Amino acid sequence: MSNALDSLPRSDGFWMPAEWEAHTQTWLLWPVRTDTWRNGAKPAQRTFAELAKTIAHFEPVTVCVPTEQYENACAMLGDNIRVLEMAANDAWIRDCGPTFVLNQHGEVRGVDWIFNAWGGLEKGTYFPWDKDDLVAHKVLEVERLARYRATICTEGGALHVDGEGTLMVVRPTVMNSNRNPNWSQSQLEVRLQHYLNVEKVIWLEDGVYGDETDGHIDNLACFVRPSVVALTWTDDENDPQYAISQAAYDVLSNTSDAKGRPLEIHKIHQPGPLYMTEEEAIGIDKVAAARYRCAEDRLAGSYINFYIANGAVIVPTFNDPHDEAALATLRDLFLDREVIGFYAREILLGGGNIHCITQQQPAPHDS
Ligand code: KQY
Repeated sequence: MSNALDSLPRSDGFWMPAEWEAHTQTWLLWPVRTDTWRNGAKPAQRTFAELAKTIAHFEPVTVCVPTEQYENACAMLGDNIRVLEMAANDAWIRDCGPTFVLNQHGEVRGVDWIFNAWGGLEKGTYFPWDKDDLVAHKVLEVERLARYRATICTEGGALHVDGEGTLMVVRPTVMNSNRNPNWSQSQLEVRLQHYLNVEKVIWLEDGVYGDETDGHIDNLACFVRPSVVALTWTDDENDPQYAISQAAYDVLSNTSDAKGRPLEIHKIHQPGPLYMTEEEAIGIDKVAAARYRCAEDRLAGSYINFYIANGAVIVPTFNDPHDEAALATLRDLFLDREVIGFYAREILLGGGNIHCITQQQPAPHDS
């Protein structure tokens, strides 16, 4: 295994590009664990395969699968998708995969964050997470890309950039005794600036209600282009999400990006509220080493957890009355891309959504 670089992306001239910039490919992991995914993970495998095929219409896709699922995954994914054997603890490559960075000379590298399953033994989702913590390293090895091993614990889903110097994060997902104890906000901010090469960090107070990651930004708000942000919303003042979204709106509307531009904010009304049904909960194994998923758990449903691929935006839908309005807003925001609704309740049952299970590998910039 190759050693990590002992420098930092910023001093080497590398930065994290925005998701809407061109991709070389999309990475996914294959779902297998039966304490996350109901009914032996079979419905989730069908959903992941359908999502991989949808993305593969727009860019190459690689799916990493455990040994015992290799043949089955190949059969389900078909000829158009590269399948690699790789161990992992679960299927959230947004979080345990690399955050790719690039420079202006056509080189791509990766940041390998310390990963502890969203909080380790203090409110994390499962134990152990050792295989997940090796995923970024393995992906970078496969691609022969140099690696920065970060000294902070965070996840790709906790970080949204505009590619022009601005980063949005939700405070409890980064500044948390279960991720980076004893670090001040300014110490963490400096590190994030060095790893992602950003100047401005916008800190939001809380993520989507009930989000088991402590509130990842990728479920709450995202950039859709420089200085334009989409934010999950509810008009129901009695819903716990109302105060959270209102507080985020207040911060976003009173700040500017790294280039000094005010932010244009588009509210996208949340689905539901959505809850796990008895029938769904019964299909999930109950084990001490993983978070219990129970009937009537509120699901952290949000349309913001979409994925921007080359020429397309793949948006989670829930057979919910708010689906059409969300798709219509995103079609207005992404005029040059095909906006595709993808029924994603199965992914939501596992605690995340489309953005959380995908990881873009950016195309090198022309040198
Ligand atoms: O928000 C994300 N990027 C991931 C959510 C994963 C939750 C798994 N327990």
